[in-house]
Amino acid sequence: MSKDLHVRSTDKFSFGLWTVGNRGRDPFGEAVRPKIEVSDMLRGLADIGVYGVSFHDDDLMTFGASEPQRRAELDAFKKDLEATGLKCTMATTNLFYHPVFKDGAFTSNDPQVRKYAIQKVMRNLDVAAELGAPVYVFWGGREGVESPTAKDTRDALSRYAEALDFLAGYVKDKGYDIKFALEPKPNEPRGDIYLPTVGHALAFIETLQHSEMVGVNPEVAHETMSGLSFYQGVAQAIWQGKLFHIDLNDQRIGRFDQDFRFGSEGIKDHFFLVRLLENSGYEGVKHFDAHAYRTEDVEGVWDFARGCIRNYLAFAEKAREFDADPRVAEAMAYTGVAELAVPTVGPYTPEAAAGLMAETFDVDTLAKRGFGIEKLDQLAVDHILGIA
Ligand code: GLT
Ligand code: MN
Ligand code: MN
Repeated sequence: MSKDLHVRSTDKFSFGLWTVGNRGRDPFGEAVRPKIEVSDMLRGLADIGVYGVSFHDDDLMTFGASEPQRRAELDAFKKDLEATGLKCTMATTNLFYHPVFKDGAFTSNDPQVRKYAIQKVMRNLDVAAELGAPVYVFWGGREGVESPTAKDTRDALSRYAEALDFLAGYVKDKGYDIKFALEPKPNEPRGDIYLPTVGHALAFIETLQHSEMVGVNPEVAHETMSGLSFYQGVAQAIWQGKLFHIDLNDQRIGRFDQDFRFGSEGIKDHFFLVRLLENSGYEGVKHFDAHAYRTEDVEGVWDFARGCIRNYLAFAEKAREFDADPRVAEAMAYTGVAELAVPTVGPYTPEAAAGLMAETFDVDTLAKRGFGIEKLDQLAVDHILGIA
């Protein structure tokens, strides 16, 4: 019999409206599932213990609709949130679907398109503030090129930064309590997307005028597409105080953006990822940006959503068991995990430098040390497999 795993109030799981709402369209085939009404989505999500939802402007308010229609659609959503108790935990802009964005939004060669994109974000920032969303995500799916002749990357990055600086100015001016989170992705839909990895994004953020209010929203699938370790990217973002949001899903390396159910592929990676999130004091939401296999009907969509949550809870439980295992503590001590937390030489002073210069090192003895990592790692594998 399957084990019961319960969502804790601190878990703060969230889903995008476009995730459970995904109808299975892909470049080779049309929708395979019926549309789920937003109110039904919210009710379904609340039923399985979800804390919050996120949306693109166009998920909620029909693209190009009149002000009264937008207001009616927004008010209906607010009512559904109230009825289900779900929070609005993130908002974002659809700057990729409409043909107007085919050459990019903030980085389109056409200045009119660039202005329109910035205005579209400003309008949705007003909505985000009204709904109390604390984080605003920027996923620049169309910000990129197929041919490097089309854009000077340096100009494109300047326009990208200009747009974000302008929008951060708008948020500050309006007094909104909203932070920005940039979501990297290497490619798809563009051949090359700007800010392809967490590392590129973290470096770019430091160039921004209001860098303190800009962090990252890493996605499992996107770093994995680049062949990078998602764990390492997330760990660095946490270290830099820049993990503002996270997109959890799953992905096989070297494939198209699969957005699989969280925990369905990278079992060992996810064990360490969840352990990191749980132990690091990350307080943001755990946002599932994934969708059901195209083979599924609506029932399968809910199996998918429950699976994401169940896998996260299972990894969290395994991580707790691992950390409580005395054999793990012993193996970690042997490996010297805690020793790395101790500063090596401290801040530079001429005295410290002279002291270090005067030290001698028995390199041959140092080189003989074994670190016992095979034993430690096997303990992790034993815990993951349930044979510890
Ligand atoms: C789109 C993309 C996601 C982003 C979403 C936010 S939209 O589905 O594939 O990774 O997080 O714009
Ligand atoms: Mn995403
Ligand atoms: Mn994705």
